[in-house]
Amino acid sequence: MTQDELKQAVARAAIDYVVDGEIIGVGTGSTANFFIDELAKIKQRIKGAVASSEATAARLAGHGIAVFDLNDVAEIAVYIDGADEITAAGAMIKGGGAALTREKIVASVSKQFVCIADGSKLVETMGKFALPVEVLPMARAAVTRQLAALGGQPKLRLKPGTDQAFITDNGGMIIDVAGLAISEPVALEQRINQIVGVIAVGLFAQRGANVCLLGTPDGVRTLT
Ligand code: ABF
Repeated sequence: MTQDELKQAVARAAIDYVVDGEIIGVGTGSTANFFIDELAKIKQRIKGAVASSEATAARLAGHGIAVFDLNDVAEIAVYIDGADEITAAGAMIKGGGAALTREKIVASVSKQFVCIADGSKLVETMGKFALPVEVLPMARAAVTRQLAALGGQPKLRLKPGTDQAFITDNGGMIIDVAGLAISEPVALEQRINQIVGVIAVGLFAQRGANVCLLGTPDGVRTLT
């Protein structure tokens, strides 16, 4: 099976977690895109969705799924999204797609977080994938110094093919921190959250996934 087929399989399996008549939180990335395409097939069963990025909002709307502003929604039954790395305990690195802040906000008001990922994302210790941190542009250099002091190698994310900083949907910049072996994800998340100028860190450990659907050649594995 190709990686895309594994992603498609978990996207299909995630439909079982969709709650009828409710508003669904929807993530960002290629696995989430497969999920949106599956959600479109049962769109009459849901009230609509809250999107974690402009790209996801456009894809949902393109399928005729009502997109709600989070400010108009008090609670979300389930949030479904991918990850860059996930542990068996449900802690994740997210933000490779630069949507980490909105993903974290939508996840924070969702009763259940269902992570959908191909099997390659499951790790014992996170950190091989550089940890994304979204920052206010004026704090870029100050935050970079503090992230370096934590022992990682921070690098400003650039717009592909340019030497310009990548700008997020929120007007922030992303610093990717390589070389961290994240043995205590909750503590590191708290520590980075305290750095002034950080908008959000792509560590989802304090609030991890409740369920992870992992695509493997032997089928979809469910970790809870
Ligand atoms: C989002 O999509 C992100 O938080 C993560 O960076 C990414 C995973 O991408 P993909 O599904 O394309 O592997 O959920």
